[in-house]
Amino acid sequence: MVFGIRTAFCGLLGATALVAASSSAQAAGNLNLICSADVVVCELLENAFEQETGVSVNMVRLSSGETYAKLRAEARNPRTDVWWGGTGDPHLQAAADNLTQQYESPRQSELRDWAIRQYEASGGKTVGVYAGALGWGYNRDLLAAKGLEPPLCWADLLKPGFKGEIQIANPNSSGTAYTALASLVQIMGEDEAFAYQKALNDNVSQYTKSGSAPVKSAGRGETMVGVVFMHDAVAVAAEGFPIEAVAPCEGTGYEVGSMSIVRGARNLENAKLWYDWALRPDVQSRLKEAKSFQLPSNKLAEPPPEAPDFDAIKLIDYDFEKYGATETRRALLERWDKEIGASAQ
Ligand code: S7P
Repeated sequence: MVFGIRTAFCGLLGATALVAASSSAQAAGNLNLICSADVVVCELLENAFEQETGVSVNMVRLSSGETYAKLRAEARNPRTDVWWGGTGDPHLQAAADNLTQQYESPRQSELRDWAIRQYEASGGKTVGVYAGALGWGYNRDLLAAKGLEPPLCWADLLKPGFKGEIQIANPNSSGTAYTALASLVQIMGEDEAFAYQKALNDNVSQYTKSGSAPVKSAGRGETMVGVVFMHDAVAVAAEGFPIEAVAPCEGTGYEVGSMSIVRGARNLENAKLWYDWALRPDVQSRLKEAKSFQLPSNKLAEPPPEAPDFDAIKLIDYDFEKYGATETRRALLERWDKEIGASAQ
């Protein structure tokens, strides 16, 4: 927080600076932000925005599905101004449920096509801020110790050698896991995708709340495989852990990480200020400082060299409108709860 840093000054000059800073922040006001990406990048953005604008940011990190549920619960009395990051499907669902509001940034013309498609699909109520492909990360040391071949395809994850060695998040709370569920349905067809997930359940030791937790556990050697966005696997490898990122051979889905302004935002001007700021190329170029290796949505931003190469990944033509629709998402989650969640250990 800006004021935490400023209180380090002492003496009269420091006290005067503190008073001036406090009153300028009061004039600049507040912003209630929910951030659904990794907490490290959330804090980087929070601090950078506070320092530049003097706006005091009250940031909470929540998973994508949890945020959607919170916005629904708060609909009559919104406590949140902006929702930044997290997978695009629940942002689209929030838009369709009228929980968020239309806004067009002056930065719109600088954005990549997939970011604008997200904007158009939502009637202007959400916009893409980054993109990332789904895959997994495996711990090469644990794999070698068990003498297993690297799992390169969805089919490989069903092999008996991986029994109890796979983690994936729960798609109710996690946008990552919902992307996995919707991707499998699009790759295999719905019934086959559920048969696949039932078989996979035999090898899954834990359904986590947060989407990136599985590969963090794999990095620490607590599990062999974590099904996550590939950039989250690359981030754990960049920390020095023995993780290899995989793009599944049969094909995979991807996310358009999104941003929305909440309908009835109490700090609407600051919400717009954040929105325009978060689309700026220099701001998006900084995400890699927090090991956030997604592809940025502003064409003028510098993509991280570590970002998985989309051209080398067999991406499906993910149907965001269908799988971000309330009826589809609700139906798939209900089926997941009944057929997978209920029998999970
Ligand atoms: O860590 C970055 C990232 O993978 O996190 C978001 C993801 O949805 C995490 O939240 P969930 O717990 O909802 O899965 C992604 O949007 C982002 O790329």
